Parts: sequence; C-alpha cells; structure tokens
Amino acid sequence: MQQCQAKHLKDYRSPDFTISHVVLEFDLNGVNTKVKATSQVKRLRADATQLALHGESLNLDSVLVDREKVNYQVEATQLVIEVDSDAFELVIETQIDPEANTSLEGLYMSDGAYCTQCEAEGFRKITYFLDRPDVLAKYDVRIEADQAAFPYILSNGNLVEKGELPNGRHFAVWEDPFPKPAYLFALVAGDFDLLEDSFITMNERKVLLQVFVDKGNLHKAHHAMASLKKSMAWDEQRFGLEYDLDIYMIVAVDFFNMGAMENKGLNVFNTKYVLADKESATDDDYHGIESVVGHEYFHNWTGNRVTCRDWFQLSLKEGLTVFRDQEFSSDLGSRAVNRISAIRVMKNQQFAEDSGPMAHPIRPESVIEMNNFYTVTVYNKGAEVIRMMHTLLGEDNFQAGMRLYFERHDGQAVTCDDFVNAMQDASDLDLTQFKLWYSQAGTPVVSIDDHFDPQKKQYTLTVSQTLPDTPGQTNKQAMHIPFDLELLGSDGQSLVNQVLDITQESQRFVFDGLTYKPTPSLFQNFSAPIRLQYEFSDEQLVNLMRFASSEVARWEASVQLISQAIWLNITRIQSGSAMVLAPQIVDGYRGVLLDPQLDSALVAEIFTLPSAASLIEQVDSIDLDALEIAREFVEEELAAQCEDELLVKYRQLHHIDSVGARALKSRCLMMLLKVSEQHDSIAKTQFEQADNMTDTLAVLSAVNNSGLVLRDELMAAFERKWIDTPLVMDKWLMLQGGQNREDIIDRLAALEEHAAFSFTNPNRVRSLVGGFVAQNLYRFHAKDGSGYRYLTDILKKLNGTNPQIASRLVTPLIQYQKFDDCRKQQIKKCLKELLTLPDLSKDLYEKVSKALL
Ligand code: B3K
Ligand code: ZN
Repeated sequence: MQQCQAKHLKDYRSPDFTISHVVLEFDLNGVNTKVKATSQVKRLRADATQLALHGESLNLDSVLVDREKVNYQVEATQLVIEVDSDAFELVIETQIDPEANTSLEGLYMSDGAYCTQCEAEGFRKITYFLDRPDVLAKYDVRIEADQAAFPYILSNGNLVEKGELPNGRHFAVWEDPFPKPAYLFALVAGDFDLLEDSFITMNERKVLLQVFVDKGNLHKAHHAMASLKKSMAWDEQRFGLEYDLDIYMIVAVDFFNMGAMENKGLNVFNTKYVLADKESATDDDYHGIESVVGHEYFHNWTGNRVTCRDWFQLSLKEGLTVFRDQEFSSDLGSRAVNRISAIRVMKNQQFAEDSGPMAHPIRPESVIEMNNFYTVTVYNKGAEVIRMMHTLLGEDNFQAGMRLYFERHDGQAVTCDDFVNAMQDASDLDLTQFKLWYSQAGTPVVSIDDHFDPQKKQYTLTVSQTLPDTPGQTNKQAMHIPFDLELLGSDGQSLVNQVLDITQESQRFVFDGLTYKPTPSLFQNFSAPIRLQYEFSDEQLVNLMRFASSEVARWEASVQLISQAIWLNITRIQSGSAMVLAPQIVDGYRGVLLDPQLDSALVAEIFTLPSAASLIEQVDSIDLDALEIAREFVEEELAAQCEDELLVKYRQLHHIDSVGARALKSRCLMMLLKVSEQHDSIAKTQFEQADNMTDTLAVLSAVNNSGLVLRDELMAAFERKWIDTPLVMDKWLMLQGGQNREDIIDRLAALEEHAAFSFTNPNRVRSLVGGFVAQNLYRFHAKDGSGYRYLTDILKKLNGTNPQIASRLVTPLIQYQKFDDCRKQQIKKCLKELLTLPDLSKDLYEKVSKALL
C-alpha cells in the first residue's frame, strides 16, 4: 500500500526554503523524456540544513548545487539534499516516461499529444520540486520535440523564442512573468487545428486568444471561443477584473480526469467542455462549455493571482470561482434556472456527502489524498458560503470586499480567513460567527414552528437550528444563517419579503398587523445550505407554487409538494393501501403548465420530479423498493392526469427554436410516454426530424426505460450514425448504463468490449460505468448485490491504472448508511475486499477505510 498518513491543517508550517525562479528544459522523447530543472533556491529558516523536495515516479540522473556535487538521499516520495548556504542554484536532471503514465497526472500522452495536469500534487511527477502552493516561482520553459509530430509546443506565459534544430526537431521558449505555484504549470506538445481570435481589454490591450482542438474539429471550437470572450467581458463589467497576459490558450484533450484546468495562460480542457456543434451537442453541453470556460477564466484572478496557502484552503479559490461562474451563467441566461441546477447539486449530492463517511468542512482539517477533496462540499457548498456572504453584504459591499482582497493579497498564497477578513473589513459586518461555516462540517437542520394569534394579529415563527455530528466533530456551535423569507396573503399578495439573520440555537420572529395566517416561503432561493423542517400542507404549497414572488420558490414548493406525495405513497405501500395522488396536487401542476407567464425552462424544471437520490437525502433510512414503486406511480399518475395539456404543450412548442422550448418539450415527451405507448409515434417522428442533439437525445432518454421495442431500434440507428464521434458515443454509453433491465450486468460486460468504450479514457468510463452507478439507482442497488460486485471489480482494475477515477466512482458504495441491512452487508463485504487489495491507492484507501469505521 502507498503511504497513507493523513496531513492536518493544524500542522501547517511555512516552507523552510523557497524557489524564486526556475528554468525547465524538456526534451520530449517518448519513454526517454528528459527534464532539467535549474532552480534559484532561498533558505527561509537559518537553521534548515536539509532541503526536502517532492518527487514521484522519477528517474534521477544528477543533482548539482552551485555546479558542485552534493550529498543527497532519494526516498520513495522525496529527494533530501544537504545544504549549508542561504541562496544557491540547484540543477536536477531526471527522466520520465509519459507514455506509461495512465494516471493522467504529471506529464502524460493523450491521443499522441503530450500534456500535463499538475493540480494538486502532480508537478512532483515531472521533476523534484517544492510542490506546494505557497512556493511561488517565475518559470522559463524550453521545450524540444519532433517538429512533424508535435508542431505546437506550448507552455505558460509568452513565447519568447523558437527555432529549428537538427534531426527534424524544433524548440520553443516560454516565459511566464507572473510567479506561480507548481500546480499551475502546464506543457502541451502536439498537432492540432487552431482557432484564433482576439479580445480588447478595458484598458485597450489586445489579447490573442487561441483554442487548440484535435484535427478535423475546428468547426466545433467556436462556442468555446465565444464563451471565452463573454467571460473576459463579464469579469471586467461585474468584477472590474482585466486579463493580464497578451495571450490566452485553451487546449482540448480527450484523456482528462476532470473538466478543465486553469494553468496560467494555458488552460487544458477535457474535449467535453470545448467541442460543440448543434448536431452533436445538446443545449446542456453548450451551457456546460460556457460555464467551464468561464470558471477556468475566472480562476485567473481567483486562484492564480491570489492562490491558496495550502491545500486545506482549496475552497478559497474553488468556492469563490464556482460562485463567480454561477453568477456569470445567471447574468447571461436565466437566473432562476441556474439557481435551480445549483440547488439540485446541493440536495442530490452535497447533502449526501455531508451525511456520509467523507463529510468534511469546506475547509477540510485532515487529508490523506488531496485529489479526494475536489468535492461538492469544497466546490458547491463553498460557493453557497460565498453566496451567503453576498446575501449578507449586498452586491456593493461584496465588490468592495473583493477589491480589498486583491489590494491586500495580489501575488500571494493566502487562507480562507484572509478572504473573509477582507469581506468583513470592507463592510463593517461582524463575520466571526459566520466563519464557522468554514470549520464545521454537516448540514444544519433548521426546524420551524409557526403560530398565528388572531386577537393580537400576530404571526410568530420559532426557528431552531441543530448541526448533526459528523466524523470527528461533535457538539457544534450555532451558525450564522441568512433566512430569506416571504409571507404570502390568501390571494397571493406578498406581505413580507426580507432576509433575517439566524444566529441563535432558537429564535423567534414576530410579524404584526396580520389579519389571517399567511403562507410562508422559507429559505427561498436556498438562502442557506440547510435542511428545512416545517410541516407544509398541500394547500400552502399549491399557493406558493402559484404566487411566490420568486420563481425559484415556486419550483421549491413544487418539489416539496410532490415529495410529500411520494412519501405518503411509500407509507401506503408499506401498510398495504392503494396509492393515491390528490387532485389539488395535479391541479397545482396543471396550473403551472397552463400559466402563460411562466418561462418554459422553469416549467420544465417543475415537471422534472425530484430524483430518487434527492428523495433519499430527505430521510434517515429508505425502503428503496417502495420508493421505486411510489415515485413511478406519482410520475405516471401526474402524466396521465395532465395528458391532454402535455400533448397540447408539446405541439405548441414543437417548432420553437429555443432552449426553454426544447427543455419543456422533452419533459412533455418523457411524461407522455409514461401514459401510453400510443405516443411512441411522436417519439419516432421527433427522432427522425431532429436537426439538433437536444431533440435527439430527448427521445432516446424518454424511450430508454419505456419498455418500447422502438428503444433498441433508435439506439442502433444512433450508434450507426455516431460511431466515430467519441463524445457523442459517450451519451449512448451513458444511456446503456442507465437502462433499468434485469440483465444489465451482462449488458455492461458486453459493452466493455464495444469499440466506443475504453478503460483508459475517463470520459468513456464515466459514461458507461458512471451511467450505471449514478443513473441506474435501482439496478445498482439490486438486492442480489450484483451491482456492487460489478463496481467493485471495475474499481480493482482502475485502482492500478487511474486511482483518481476509481476514487470518484467509489462514492455510491461508501454512502450506504441509509439502506437496509441486507444491502449494507453486501456493500461492506465489497469495501472490505477493496481494503485488502495489495496495491490499494491512497485515493481509495482514504474513502474505503473511512466508510468501514
Ligand atoms: N482546479 C481544477 C481541478 C483540479 C483537480 C485536481 N484533482 C479545475 C477547476 O476547478 O477549475
Ligand atoms: Zn476551479
């Protein structure tokens, strides 16, 4: 097993040495790639006599200090050099083998191109170095490679020299004027198609923009380029932040462990977040590209110019940058729909993380493998924490806080506290208690009791908060929680609409001058990442669905209403009664469908019933079999009762070319197919006539679990058409993995042999295996344990080749706490088996061992 000691935030110590400048020379030569690093090292603590550099999977050739040989020891993950001067030049020569690097971390090959991924701790797979974010150096990079095979040789910053060399080789020298931590280093060498454009900044500087894509894909790079230009303009307008280099490059590669990486001036992207045209990409894909391009661009200030002191502070850059990309998407598109998707991520995934064995605060306190902490907690809950500060401060004070943060910390590696202090100092708001959001893990539970006193004309809300125990944390303190509240009158008028501060364990809020009991919209827009406990009646929720001022609150009410209907039917199944769906619920939904004022995209959201995963998150234990039946019943019954309206809506929207219309049309189709097989002709026609991937995929998703013969026919037609387009085949693989059929495990085994699948490419694995574990809940949790067995075998394979991907996929296996004993036992058996793997990676070890505690 690899070294599995945890590191703790409390043990942070500033570095003994730093590196102010480094010259990296790469001789790219396949298995014999050479790296020479010439570093200017400074001693920061006079008594330090050993310089310990991080390094992994490196072949060391030589070490020179001020051109002399020195004493050193090579250990498994570090090189320790004896030193006795305050400043010196260190030259280290190593060899690495990018072709054998299947972990896709460090320098590796993607489809014949060299590329790098260094965050969090991948630079140490390139050379021995102080691979920690609080060591900021200036980089000069010289790359040599074969000219024909690798016409483009790129690194961070500006190109300062290039030329030809003997034997068909060439070189380039890049200089990055901004000191940066090693995790932001990047190198790319390959043959690409190149899309170029430019952007004039607010100070009239011209920036060259380049998007590099695989040959033949140039026509699919335009949306990414347009998104980049929009991001640059938006960051100037909303945050006053201007780009700082003369060039910005994006390279799309097909082998990539995550979405994209914000390396200074040279972003490396997963092709999934670059390539798009109407025929092959859905509206969601377009949106994803815009938001990821934005996210990486926004990191240039929040992440690169001001970076993290240590990796425990990851949310400093990630929470903030997710907040920024969410605001970008909301300013450009529908604020309500963007908010709803952010809320869904929180309720479907983050709440699950908070109640599982890997629960951690947005600033974790202990870490075995840093890559395990690029989580929905650090990213998405981190963004919610920033959003709460934005709610408390308001836009103007928040922007003043941002300006102060950059004034104080530009060019530094800082902590989350530094960020909150800037917000506090710019606003005169006391954020002491608020800081608990950074240190306390878990989802606060807020219970609300209300009371109306007709004599006093008083409405009282009693609000109590508790924060559940999480691994390693008990007896937590009350948090500062912004409570966005609307009170609605009986005919829908807004009586109160304000944000209150909850700071105590229990608090009362009294509203005077009311003649009847109002309907409360509580924590509207998800004003805090909490679980709300309040007994809503169906009538109240129907009222909120119709009249709440906030569109998001209308959606939230619909989720609550339909969830209640599902829970009711679960108890009816358990007690042997017939299932029911109350007419007022159907009326509430029908009213939404018929409301001409409502944006189609929002109606589509309301008609997307809460996923099984998000329902499971609402309770402590789940009867999965009853959940499947009850949820299906409610969806089918709702569809049946609204059949006529759904059909009319579908026809109205059929030829409208807009994202919202397509989204709602897809929902209508999905529901219509649940009512009657007769509607399969609509599906077939839509499939045949579709001129865009959104409409095509909508049909496939709707028929995937419909039991219709049509399903296999359409899937085969799709496969024939797209077999040579990997990103599109990913959608097909995902549908296959998500098909709820008895022989799914055999199907998956067969699909592993399919030409479109590959175990070495994360996108393919995420589609087929990820499709199964995340989109096929009932089959993954099959009672006979076959789903768990399947995933365990996959994890054993990936553990050796790509531990990061294995560790991502293990999530549903470690979140077993809510299931029945039979399922729990089977899962634990699989986890124990993983724990005994001879070469278990740190990544899997950390999660699996915690899940078995
Ligand atoms: N910062 C990278 C994520 C790195 C993940 C390392 N395992 C992308 C992003 O969040 O923008
Ligand atoms: Zn990020």
